[in-house]
Formats: sequence, structure tokens, C-alpha cells
Amino acid sequence: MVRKHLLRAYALRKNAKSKKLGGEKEKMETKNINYLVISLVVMMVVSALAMPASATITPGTFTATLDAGECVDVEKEVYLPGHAPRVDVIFAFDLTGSMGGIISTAKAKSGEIMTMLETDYPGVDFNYGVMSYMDYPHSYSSCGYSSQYGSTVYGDYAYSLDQSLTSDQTVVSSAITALVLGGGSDGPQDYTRIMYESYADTSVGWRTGAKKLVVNFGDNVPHDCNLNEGVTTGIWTTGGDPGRDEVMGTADDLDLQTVLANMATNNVIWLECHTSTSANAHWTYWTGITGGSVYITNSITLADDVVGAITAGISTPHVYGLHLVASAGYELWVSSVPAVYPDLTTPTTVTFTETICVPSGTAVGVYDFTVSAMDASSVSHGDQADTITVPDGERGNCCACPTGTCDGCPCTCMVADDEDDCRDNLKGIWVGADGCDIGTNVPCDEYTCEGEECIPEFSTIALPVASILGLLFFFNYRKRKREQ
Ligand SMILES: [Ca+2]
Ligand SMILES: [Ca+2]
Ligand SMILES: [Ca+2]
Repeated sequence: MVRKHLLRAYALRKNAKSKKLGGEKEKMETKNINYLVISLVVMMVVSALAMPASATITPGTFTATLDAGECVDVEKEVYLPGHAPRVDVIFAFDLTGSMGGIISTAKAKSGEIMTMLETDYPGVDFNYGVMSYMDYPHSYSSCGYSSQYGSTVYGDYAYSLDQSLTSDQTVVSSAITALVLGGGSDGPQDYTRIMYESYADTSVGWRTGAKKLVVNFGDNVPHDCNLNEGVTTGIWTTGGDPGRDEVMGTADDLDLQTVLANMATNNVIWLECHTSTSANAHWTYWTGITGGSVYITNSITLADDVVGAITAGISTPHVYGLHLVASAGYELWVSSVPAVYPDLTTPTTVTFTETICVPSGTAVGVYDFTVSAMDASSVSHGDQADTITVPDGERGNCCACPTGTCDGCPCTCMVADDEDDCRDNLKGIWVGADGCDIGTNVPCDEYTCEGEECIPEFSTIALPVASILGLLFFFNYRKRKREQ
């Protein structure tokens, strides 16, 4: 695979920088230097204050023109503030009789909860959704347990997606307010089914790269043939969960522990806001499998408890397995050094050298894709929008001067889209396909640049400027000392 490094953007930036400093140089008086120092200090303070509250990837966009088989390197910076930047929250409500008090509080407080979250995390992109349930409105007998699970008399249902994930808080609050309490018959409810639908219902609308949270309001235990599995000895049965067909003993029946493992595989975290302390060890174990926890709450502390649960759910004191992933179909276009950061303690900023290669044989066209900095649980900590144009026909080489247009300083051989691009954008001389080797210096007397004088780069003048500043401060200080 032919590998070329595009130096154009770099060269243009350096040109702009050099030109600006060239102007300064002409009027290099003490006063101007002082202004420069003040501006630099102001810029540093401003950029410190403007530290992003949420995770970012820099640059956020990248555009290049590359031939099939060609590659480009992009230096990429990812800022990890300690919490996920994109968060999807499903509020799931057990609408059985005993939940009456907490449900009316949740209805009253749902708006407040969302406002508190958005205030605490101004940079985080939240979406919310609503699920509700009572229990299967039938009688079942299985694995040593027989009971009426729920009842049509109370309007019980096993599962409802009342609102798919959306950023519209008004719609979410309305969906919560519209919830109607049912019965639930026997004590256990069909939590297993809700856990299952959290990854199986494709209408939920989880976003790619989002931290996925289910905040469940409940007060009992699921149906399962052995709730004690993984917790303690002995069998505790509350009957099987009949699954979507609501018929016990068929292929879609659900097993609690299998469903919890599948939630973990799908990176859906269960945060249990529980109004009862019974079976606490069980709920701790079940939520733990998904990476979540159980929070004991009541009508008075509900809003704070829910915000506390979600805060814990989205915080990332460590980011494990951070790596770059391109959107579907572009996986092979992108690689990076390092390939992965195994364990990062936040807050921190890390860098990747990303290499984008257009596969050989790629057709002429414009290709848009996203490169995300994903962790091991597929949570994105920043997305970069990429546009790669594969041009019609071979591009050529351009002799242009990265340190400013010049007489007498070396030019550099760069890739240009065409002769116009070379002349207008790179201010260089078009030399076509074989005129020079990419990245090499080419003497100006062979390929002259347009117009202005050759001036040194920023780094070359930075040290002398710093020395002058130091001396000036020193002399000023001595002068003031003498005047005292
Ligand atoms: Ca029940
Ligand atoms: Ca079934
Ligand atoms: Ca089981």
C-alpha cells in the first residue's frame, strides 16, 4: 500500500502563523512585547476556564482528499472528565398496588430529576425513556410454585414501552404522569421480563456509544425457579417467567440469571431504586451482574436518590480499554498508535496517532463516517466526523514553502488535489506526478514561491523572545528598585 503523509494542513497553519509573527517583528518595541505577553497570559487563562465539562475528541472533524490505497495520519486528543458524555436513561415503573406512594412522588418529581441531572452535568447529552409493568395477567404453575401473577381486573400487563428514548423532557414527563396503577396479584412481579426487554426490544432506541441505564422503581422480587442462585444455598422459587408469548413452558421463557448475563453483554446497567429492604442481598447480587447497584429510597428522598443513582451510574473514575472505532463499514480504514489504553484514571487527556487508509480499489466518491473513542463497554468518549474524498484521477505534487513564501529558503514537496489547489491554496508551483518526492525539501531557485520574504518559524524566534522578555523584566525591576 502506497503511504504518503499529507503535510498541507500543517504547512498552511505554519504559513499563517509565520505571517502573523512577521508583522509583529517589524514593530518589535517593548510596548508591543508587553501587549504580546498580556495577550498570551489572557489566552492561557481563557483556555483554562474553557476546559470542557464533557468528554471531547480533538479535532472533532477531519476532512482529506486521498487516493485509493493512500493513508493519512491524524493526531487526536481525547479528554476524559470522569463521566460518560452521552447517557440514555430508561425509567421503569412497577405499577402494582404497593407502589402507589412512590409512583405519585415519581410523577411529581420526574421533571425535577431531569433538571437536576442537566444542571449537574451541563456537557452531558442525556436522553430519557419510560417503561412500565405490573405482571402477566394470568395464573401459572411451574417449578414448585403456583399462583395468580397478575389480573386483567386491575388492567395488569407484563410490559409496556411508554416512551422510547428522547431528549424531549416534556414528552417524558407526560408519559410518566399518564401511568396508571394496577394490581400485580402475587408479591413477585415480572422484573425478569423488563430486564429482558431492556436489550431485546429494538424500539427502546439506545444510541450508539451511550451509557445505557435502567432506573427501576420496585419493591419485590422477580419470578424465577431459584432466586437464591449465586446468592445463598437452598431453592427459593417464585415460578418461571413465561416470556413474550405469556405461555409457560415454551421456548421464549426467561431465566433471571441468563437475562442478567445478557444485560451485561449488552452493556445495559440496572439501577434498582427499591422501596423495601427485603431481599437486599439478592438485589445487590442481581444489579451487580449488570454493573449497577440497589438504592433504598422513599417518597421524601426519591429525587435525590435517583439523581445519586444516575450520578454513580455515569461516573467513570477509570476508563478501561479506550480505543478508536470507525462506524460500520469503515472498520478497516482506521488504525491507531497506541491501539488501546488498557486502564486510564480520570480526569485525563490522552493522545492517539490515528491512521486513516483508503482501501485499494475504493471507488471515486465522498465517504462520511464517524471515528469514536470507545471504552471496553462500548461507551463513546468522543466522536470525530470524517469526510474522505477519493478524487477522480491521480493528484499531483506541488512545490510550496511551509515556512512562508520566500526567495532563497527551501520549499517542500506536497500533495495537491490539482494545479489550481497547488497555486491557490498552497501558494506553490505545480510540478505534476514526478517532479519531486513528497515531504522532501526542494530549493527555491528551482521552484520559486510567490512574493514575500522568507522569515523564521515560531519555534526559531520563541527562545530569543523569551530571553528578551526575561531581560526586560529584570531591567524594569532594577529600575523600580533604584527609584524607591
Ligand atoms: Ca405478581
Ligand atoms: Ca413462554
Ligand atoms: Ca433461574
